[in-house]
Order: sequence, then structure tokens, then C-alpha cells
Amino acid sequence: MDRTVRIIGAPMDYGANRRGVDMGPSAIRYADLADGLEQAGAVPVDDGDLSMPRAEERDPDADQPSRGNAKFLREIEDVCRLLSDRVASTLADGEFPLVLGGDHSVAIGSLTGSARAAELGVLWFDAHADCNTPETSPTGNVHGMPLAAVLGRGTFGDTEWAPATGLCESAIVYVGLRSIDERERTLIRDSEMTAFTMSDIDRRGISAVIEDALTIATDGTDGVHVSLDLDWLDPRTAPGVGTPVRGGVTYREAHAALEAISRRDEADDILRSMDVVEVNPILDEGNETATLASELTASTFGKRIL
Ligand code: Z70
Ligand code: MN
Ligand code: MN
Ligand code: MN
Repeated sequence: MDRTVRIIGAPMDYGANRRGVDMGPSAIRYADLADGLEQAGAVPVDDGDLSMPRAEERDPDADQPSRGNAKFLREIEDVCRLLSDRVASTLADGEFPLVLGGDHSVAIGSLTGSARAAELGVLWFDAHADCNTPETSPTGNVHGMPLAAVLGRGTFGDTEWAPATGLCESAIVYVGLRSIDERERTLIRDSEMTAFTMSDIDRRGISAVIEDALTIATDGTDGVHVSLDLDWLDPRTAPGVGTPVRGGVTYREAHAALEAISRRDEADDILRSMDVVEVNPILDEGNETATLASELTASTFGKRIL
């Protein structure tokens, strides 16, 4: 029953438009992540951080594969290859990979690693849809592209990622979207993914939405990968993120959603892997956002109030 959770730090910020998220793993650990996991009944083992080349020494456009305007794609692919192997070997050892970002481009590594051994559903908690391709991206920031990368959309179709995942689109579910680029909207509408927006949460409540999301992501799959971008929460609750968007979920809604995942996991053993991303300690106030990240992770693994 005791689940070994292997904490894998991925202090990557090549995919974001500003520095700071590379300090996310340290800040989340400092916010008593290991204690919270123990209180949830898990056994945390810290794997340390993957090593990264320093961004200041890199030219975002130099020597890049020809994939539109995606910045630092070479570096991101190198890191994600390592991360993917680390996640896959963690699962092969019977342990649970918990990836601490870093920006959301780390999900390319965690998703491909986790999908190697299983049919994977995905729960994507985010203000943003993160499914731009190098061709549609308005910014060139790869943290706005990880889902397009693993689905092989646009010129990502030529990369190693998409064929490696075999991810089933219909088992990918967004929860809490509120900032979608025009061409992402088209991609989502034309895809088999399910998107629950903030409006859905307004109308139906977080509990009904998360139950539907869980049902869709577990239908025909071996389990789910949870990808938690802290900008999913309202910026008043989670100020330490690179791209805050007004109107996110509250502290209680966030806990309710992740506790619902842990209850479903207790019943059906659905949790396979997770990433917690986009904590930016430079922009944070008193490590508040990292603390929230730590607490929400403990809730996902089954920590309860009583
Ligand atoms: C925008 C883009 C994004 C996170 C910002 C923003 C994407 N759609 N993702 N912050 N986590 O640049 O593609
Ligand atoms: Mn994101
Ligand atoms: Mn986001
Ligand atoms: Mn399990």
C-alpha cells in the first residue's frame, strides 16, 4: 500500500518567457513537500535535480531544428529525453514519478516517459491550453506547446516524441482553461480532447467537473498522468507564476479537485505520474505558491483534513 514517490527535479526554464521557474523544485521542496507526502501515507525518495545547461549561455535561436519559432527547442528536447528515461525507469522500478518543474515544457518528458508503459489518460490543470505548434505559437515559448508536441501536431510530427507516446487524444482532459489562443481553439475543437473551462466550473461546480474529467481520462486507459500548472489557480492565491491569468480556481476548489483524484485512486488505483510546474519563486510572495504546490501534491496523494 505504501507508495514510493520518487521526486524528480526538472529545473528547466527554456520553455518560459522569463527566468525564475528553474528555482521551482527547490522552493517546492523547501515548502515541506516530503513531510506532506509522508502525511499522505507515501514514502518520498528525492532523486535530486536533472542537470541543465545554463540559459544565459545559450542563444535561443542558434543551431535549432527547423521547427518554426520554437525557442530553445534543442535544449528542451535534450532535457526531456533524459526526463522521459528517468520517468520510465522509475515506473519500471514500481515507483511513482513526481516531476517538479520548471516550466510546462517538462511535460513532454514526463508524458512520453509515463506513456511508454501504459495507455495513459491525462488531466491537465491549467489556465492555458498549451497546444500551440511551432507554427501557431504567438510567442515561440515551448511551455505553450507540450500537448501539441506529444500529439505530433504541426511540425512536431517529425520529432521523436509523438510516435513514442501513442497517447490517445480522447483521454486528454483539460480542467480550468481561461486563456486560449485563436488557433489553439481551432485545434481543440477539431480534436478529440475534452476541455472543461472556468465557465464549466462556474456553472457546474468543481466536484461535478472533476468527476466527469476523471471518468473520461480513465475510460479505456490504465491510469492517469496529472499535470498541474500553478497558474490554474487564481493569481490572488498563487501569485508566483510567470503567466498569471485572472479568474482561476480558488484554494478550496483546487484542493477539492485533487482530493477527488486521490479518492478515485484509492478505489481504482488510477494515479500513474504527475508534474507540478510553473512555480516562479522570484515572483512569489513568501513562498506562498510553492507552499500551495506542496499542499496540493499532498492532497493528490491522499492527505486528508480528518
Ligand atoms: C500562450 C503561448 C503559457 C503557461 C503561458 C501562453 C502559454 N498560449 N503556458 N504560461 N504555463 O505562448 O503559447
Ligand atoms: Mn501550462
Ligand atoms: Mn499555464
Ligand atoms: Mn496506484
